[in-house]
Order: sequence, then structure tokens, then C-alpha cells
Amino acid sequence: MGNINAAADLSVEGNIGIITLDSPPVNALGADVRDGLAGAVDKAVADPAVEAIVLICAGRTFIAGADISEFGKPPRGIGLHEVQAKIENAPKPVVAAIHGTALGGGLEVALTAHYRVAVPSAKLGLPEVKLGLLPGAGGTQRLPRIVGAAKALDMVTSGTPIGAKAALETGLVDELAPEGELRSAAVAFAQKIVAEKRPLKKVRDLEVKGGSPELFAEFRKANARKFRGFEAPEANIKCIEAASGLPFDEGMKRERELFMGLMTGVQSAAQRYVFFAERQAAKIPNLPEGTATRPINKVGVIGAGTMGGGISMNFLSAGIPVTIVEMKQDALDRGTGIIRKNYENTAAKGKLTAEGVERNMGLLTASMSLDDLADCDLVIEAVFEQMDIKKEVFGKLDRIAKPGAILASNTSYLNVDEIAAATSRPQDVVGLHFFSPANVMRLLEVVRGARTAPDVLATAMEVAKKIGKVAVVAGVCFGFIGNRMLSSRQREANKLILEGAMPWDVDRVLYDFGFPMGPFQMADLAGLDIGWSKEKSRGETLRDRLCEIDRRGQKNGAGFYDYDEKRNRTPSPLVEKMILDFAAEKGIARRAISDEEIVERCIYPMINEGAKVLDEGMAYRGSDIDIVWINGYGWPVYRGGPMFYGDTVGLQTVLDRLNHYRATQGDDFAPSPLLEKLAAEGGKLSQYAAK
Ligand code: 3H9
Repeated sequence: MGNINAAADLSVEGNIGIITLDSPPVNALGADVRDGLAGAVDKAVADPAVEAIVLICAGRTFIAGADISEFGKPPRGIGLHEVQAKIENAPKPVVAAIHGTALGGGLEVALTAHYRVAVPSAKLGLPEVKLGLLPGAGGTQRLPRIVGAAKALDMVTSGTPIGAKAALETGLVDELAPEGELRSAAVAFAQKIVAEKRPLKKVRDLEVKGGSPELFAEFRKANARKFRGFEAPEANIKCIEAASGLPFDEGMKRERELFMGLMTGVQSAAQRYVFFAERQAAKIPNLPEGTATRPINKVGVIGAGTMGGGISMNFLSAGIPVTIVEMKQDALDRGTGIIRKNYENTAAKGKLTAEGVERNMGLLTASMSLDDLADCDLVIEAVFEQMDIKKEVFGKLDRIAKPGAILASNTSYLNVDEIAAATSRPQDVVGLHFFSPANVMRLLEVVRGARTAPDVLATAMEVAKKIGKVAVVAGVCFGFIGNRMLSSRQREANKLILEGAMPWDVDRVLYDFGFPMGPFQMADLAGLDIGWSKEKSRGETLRDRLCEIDRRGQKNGAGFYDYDEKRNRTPSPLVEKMILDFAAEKGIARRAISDEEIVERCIYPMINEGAKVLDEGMAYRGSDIDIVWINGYGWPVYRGGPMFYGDTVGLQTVLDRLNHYRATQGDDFAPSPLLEKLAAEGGKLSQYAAK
């Protein structure tokens, strides 16, 4: 039994009972909403004046799902299944009226209603898989009964919602309501149902169409790579299989079992943590309340290379005009040509219209003069990664840019304060570190200089959101958060191949850990000759020696690996010999190295470096570091990021292993004082926030 409360209201208009849920921000199904909803349904059912019920939500959206913050805590109030049973078994038609997003438990509630009406802008989906879960309130059993097994498979394993118009075509929505007139349209629809004496349509009574064994076998095969390492997609598939082969109640039982398995597992805990961590990263501590932001209506980008082009695309795609500047005409033409080509490729995939391509390109101005940046609100420099060049550019910009313009550097390692000092307005200077390919990767490191003004920082975060990036604030240190930690992994990977492993061993272990590729594959992809020059090369590292014999990576068919014309890689016997010779030259006695040692030697120093980053105040929170690694470096989201992973392994264990390696490897493994402190206190890196 529930009780009507502040989260739910029942009003009666003529013969229609209207239940309105109002629980900001997203009407998630927390205990109060469940109780209120159950109470309102009971009351509407008991009221003889009510002949049909409309369920609608106040605020920006229909129910956006179960309340994720309740997961893992002791249950409170009435259960969701019980509330759903009240709706589905109500002796009067229930119509769900949907605007905004009906997601997860929200759509599952709507699926227990007898009819669904939605405005065209509404979106409906089951995104649980993104939280390492499956729809646990009957979604896996009811959705395929309407949309068929194939479509349901797609929806539950991708988590991507569909629009109301597509939902109407599949029968998931019965009628579209005019935008802004949902309430009256839903009431009119309910009245029509009553007048026409339409039956109580229960989704559970429908048959699942198209659930053949071949469908599931092919689906698994086609998606094996995409689902690699994740537990939730397979559990979701099993549920749709159950819906196809079992009676409804048995399917529900199977859904429950599989749901509980995921809910109590590490992967879902990690993915739920990431959901909140991502939202947390957008919040800047100590920023004065109501800090005004600067309007960004025009952006300048200096450098039309891969980075500059990718950065420009973010703004063009968001409808913000960009002036891109290069020194030489051919480089400028090449850069703008690549931008166009990228958009045309997107259009060829059906993700952008031909008009969209022209609209975006129409916002781009190409120039060979920095003077053309005088009217930009934000200028991002993406030139060669060398301090004297950056300083020169910023000195010039200082003379050209209008007062109040934000001057940003895309540097990945250099000192933003030193760059800012080349201007007379260091308060307007900030680092905006994009990740390659900059039009694709979600991460943006926003580097806060010692003198960066609060409103500049706030503006950078706002702009990041506008262009669809996940922004994380970092302090000024070599490599900021991400590359600084990456350096410690690379250092160990380089040592490991001299001590006994081969590049392909290290790559395999890190791939199996869940990264999209290992460090040597990544180096080959990026090009081994980045930052290398023939004149200065002394053959001091293996990488130098590879470049000296023109093994520059994937681009010329040879790096750590050999590549064929299709860029398929195979271990190189030549490189193997070079490694053995190099180790012998250095007097290193090679030994067998276990996979476990590769994981510990590559990952634990990253955790340690992350703790140092936190201790020095270079990141606000441990969870920010995890967001950097997940969105910028392909850290497997189901492991929650390096800080969360350290907590999962146990900080005492990480500390013990660091000390173990310190004994043989030296002070590269010296533990951070913060790690020692948290390990002693039983604290967690992922929960750590700078004071
Ligand atoms: C589920 O339903 C399981 C069931 O199958 C089974 C049960 C048995 N819970 O994203 P925003 C907060 S699993 C708690 O910035 P937007 C969010 O943290 C759930 N809190 O807004 C943020 O708080 P703050 C399946 C939630 O407009 C604030 O709301 N559903 C939840 O960009 C605003 O969020 C999902 O996975 C929640 N469910 O996007 C949907 N949702 O202001 C998850 C949001 O303190 N939600 N919050 O930082 C979303 O995808 C987006 O929030 C949404 C709005 C598209 C709805």
C-alpha cells in the first residue's frame, strides 16, 4: 500500500483521474515517488467517478528511471514491481503521457500502463546496460512483446533511446500528442478509450515476434568485439532470449536472477560510480556562487593540423563560427579540406545531411593572418608543442585579441603559467587540452593556471558542455592528469620489454585488461618519430633505434610490429632481436615475466601517480581522475577508472606491491604519502576530494 505524498498528486477532471508525479530533477523512482504513485493509483481505482487514469510528470521529463542513488542501499518503501502490478492490474485503463525521456524504470512503468501517448520530442529507452545492469522491472520481458525480439535486443544492449515517432511506428507509443499539449491530449485520448470501451491492453499478454535461435547467435557474433569484457550485454541478451522462449512469469523470474547478479557485481558498481563521477566533474569547488560566464559566439583556432582541425569541428558542429589560421596556404587548404572530408564521411554514414555539411562548413573562415582573430571570444592555440613557439604566439595574440577574450592553449605537457606570462592578461589564459581525434574523443582537460580568472574557468566548463565534451579541471603540472599518469605506465612498459617481456606480451595483457590497445600498438599508431630527429638521435632508447632504421610505426608499415598493406600487425622478429641485443648491451639478464607482473607494473604506478596528483591538488577529486582515464585513454568503464580500480584491488594490496617492486626497481615505485595514509585509514581514492 502506498500513500499519496508530495511527490504525487491525483486530480479528477470529469471522468479522468490525472496522476502527476513531481520529483525534481528527473522524477526518478525513489521511495517517495513509488509510494506516492502507488497511493495515487489506489485512490484513482477506488474513486467511482474515475473511469480512466492518466499518468503524467511535472518538470522537464517523464520518469527517467529508478533512483540510481538508492542502489546498493537497504530497500525502503513499496517495491517497484508492486507499483507496476497496481497499474497493470487496474480495472480501468491507464494511459502514460510521456515528455522528455522515459528511461529505464520510467519506460518500464509506462509499459505496465495500457496505453502510451507521447509528444514528438520525447525519447524512450532502456539505458540500464550503460550502468552495467539490465532493465529489472519487466522491461526485458515487455519491450520485445511490442517491438519484437530484434529491435528489443538492439535497444537493451545499446541503451540508446528511440524518438517518439519511431516508437509510434513500432507500436511502443499509441498516439502522438502535439508538443506542449500533452496533458489535454492524453486526457482526450483517455476519454476516447472510455467512450469506445477499448479493452485493457496488457503488454504481458502479447507474443514475442522474431526470437529465433539464429537471431541470438548472429547478434552475439556481430557484437562480440563491442561487448568484449562487459558482463551486462550478455545478461541482457539472455533476458530477451527468455522472453522469446518462456512464459511471461518465468521470463520475469529469469530477469530478476540476472538483474541481481549484475547489481551485486563490481562492474555495475563501477559504471554507476562513473555516472555520478561524470556529473560531479562538471562542478568546480570554491567557485563563487553565480559566477557569470563570458559569451562565446566566435572561436579562433591557430593551427590547421590534425588537432586544430578536430578542435574546430567541435565548434562548427555546435553552430559556433570558427576562424582557423595557418601560416602557409597549402597547409590551410589541406586542413580545411580534411574538415570537409570528415563531415562528408559522416554524411555518407547517414549521420549528417548534405545541408548539414554545408551549414557547418559555412561557419568556417580560413585565414593566414592572426589579425583575423581580433573579434573572437575564445582563441585556441594548437601549434607545435614547443615553449618558445607557444610564447611567441601568445605574445602576438595578446596584442591582437579583444579585451576579455579567452586565450587557450591546447598544450598536452607544457606549463600554462609560463605561456600565460607571455601575455599582459594571464587571468584570461587557460589550458584546453583536447584528445586526438579531437572531434571524437569526449575528454577535455581544462587546465587552471595560477592566475586563471574564475569566470574564465566557468566559461571553459560551460563551452565544453555545449560542444559535448566531458571536462575535467587539472592543475599545472607536467602532463596534467592524464599524460602524467600515462608516463608512469609507459616507463614500466619500456622497462618490461628489456627485462624479459616482448611488446606483444605487454600489449596483449593490457588489451585483456580492457584497454582498446596496448602501449606499443598505441606508439606505432601515433608514430614512433613524434619528437624524434635524425640529427639528435643517439640510439639511447629502443624507440630511437627503431626510428634510425626507419621503423616509424604503422604509417610506414614497420614499428614495434610489422604491418601489411591492410595495417594488420604481426610481431617483428627483427625487433625481437633488437630488444635482445639492447638488453644484452645494457647488461640486463632477461627473465620470464608473468602476466600478473605486467598488470601490476603498468597499472599500480598509475594509481600511485594518481594519488600524487591528488595530494598535490592537481585534480579536485579522485573521481575526476577516473573520468579522465575513461574518456581520454580508453580505460575500461567497467573497471571504473584507475582510482576506483585501486580501491577494488584494495589500497593496502597496491601499497604492498609497490613496496615489493621498489625493493628491486628502485624509487620509481616509492608510494605516495596519500596512498599510504588512505591505505592505513581504510579510505578510498575514488572518494577522495581535496579540501
Ligand atoms: C533503472 O531504471 C533500473 C530499473 O530497470 C530496475 C529497477 C528495479 N537516479 O544527467 P543530468 C540526476 S536504472 C538518480 O545532468 P540531463 C543526476 O545525477 C536507471 N539521479 O541531466 C543529476 O544530478 P545533479 C535508468 C539521477 O538533463 C540530475 O539528475 N535510467 C537519475 O543532462 C540531472 O541529470 C537512466 O540510466 C537517476 N535515474 O539528462 C537515466 N538520472 O544535478 C539516467 C539523473 O545532482 N539519467 N539523475 O548532478 C540520464 O540519462 C539523464 O540524467 C537524463 C537527463 C537524460 C534523464
